[in-house]
Amino acid sequence: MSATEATPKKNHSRSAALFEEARHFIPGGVNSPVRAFRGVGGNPLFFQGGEGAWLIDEDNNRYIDYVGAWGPLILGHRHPDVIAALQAQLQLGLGYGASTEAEITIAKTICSLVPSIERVRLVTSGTEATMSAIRVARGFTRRDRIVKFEGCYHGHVDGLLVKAGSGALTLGEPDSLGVPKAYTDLTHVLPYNDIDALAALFEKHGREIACVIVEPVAGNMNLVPPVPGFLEAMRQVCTQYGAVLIFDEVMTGFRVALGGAQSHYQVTPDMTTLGKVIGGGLPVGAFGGRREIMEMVAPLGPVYQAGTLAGSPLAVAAGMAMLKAIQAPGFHEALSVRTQRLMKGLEERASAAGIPFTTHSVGGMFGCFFSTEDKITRFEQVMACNVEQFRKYFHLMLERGVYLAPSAFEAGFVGTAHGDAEIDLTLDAAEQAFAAL
Ligand code: HOZ
Repeated sequence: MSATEATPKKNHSRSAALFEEARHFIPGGVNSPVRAFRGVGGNPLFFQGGEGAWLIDEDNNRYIDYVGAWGPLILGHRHPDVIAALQAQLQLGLGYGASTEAEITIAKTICSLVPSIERVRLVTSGTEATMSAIRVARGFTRRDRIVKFEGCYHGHVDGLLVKAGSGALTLGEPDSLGVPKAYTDLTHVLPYNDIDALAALFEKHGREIACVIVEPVAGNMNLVPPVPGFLEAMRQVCTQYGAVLIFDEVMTGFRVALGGAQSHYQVTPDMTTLGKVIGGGLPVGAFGGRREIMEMVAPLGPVYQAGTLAGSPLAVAAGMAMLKAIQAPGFHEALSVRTQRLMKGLEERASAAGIPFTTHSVGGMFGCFFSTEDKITRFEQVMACNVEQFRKYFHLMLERGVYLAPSAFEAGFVGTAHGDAEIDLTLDAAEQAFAAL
């Protein structure tokens, strides 16, 4: 299928009928708010399957997928190694609520690929990972205050749903009802990439701050890389004041580089959170870090954390298969080159159509902004982008067989299944979309 063959208008009747039915049983018809298409308008699509770089919806339309299950599908849908690992585990059992050797294998792999992680605990989602990491940081420092950044999203943890990115930003509700004020009173929110604000806060409250949690590349307010010196400044104040530096690498881990954003930017956190990426698409997460901090965790230490499904053999099998594949020499370099080719091609086509448009990419993650600014480094710049134009572009691309995140505030993902053919089809579709805007 080529972009030009994928002529508008696609039939979405079965997706529309399923959405109508879903609304009677599921709040808003979806199990996670970004899926509802509120950020772009129209009805959400329902999908029946995926194949390599492609998604197939319930009306049998095919799309080049730049969401990749929000990051983990670095190898694309149904990669043979991942499927074989899952099939082998299916013959053995789904879960035991007890330890397996495979948990040691994946823990060893994570510790060797991300050297700042000396001990790691598996959990079942990124939200659980960040929630647990903060509890451990508070237990370790015996302090209560935490610091996060505007537009960063660390899952739906009570104390972190303050000026949060992702779905909260898409819906225009970055703070959630149902979170007691007392929980968020202990959360300081600073502007992303603002080194002076960070220094000023630490000067005032440094000795009361348990931790700073940050997405080292912000991927939940579109994609905003750190400015030079931002992560380094964080490392410096945390060391100076005895606070724990937590890198939330739920999105960036194993994706922007084999050692995550911390190896890409050469800044070492005390703790790291990981998410779906280590499950090859299955529900999983992890938090880890320096040995002395992680030894606070039960049963060794007094910080309680537990989970019946933690270390699910299926998720571990899929995750290990993926972690093996991405260790191939040159893997991440090739991913970066492919992503850069896509970004450059999009910028050229937007410019030819006279559309103000700029992009960022780090490894296999990217962000596209309808903006007159050259580079986007601050939250206000993200908010000032032309969201209306993005909405139109999203639907023009969808009709041409390209599935982008249904929100102007989400990062995009390229995987190894996106070959030259898929990139060319995407650029052809974008050329038509920019012309139509
Ligand atoms: N930005 C989210 C992942 N980091 C989107 C996924 C979701 O909320 O469903």
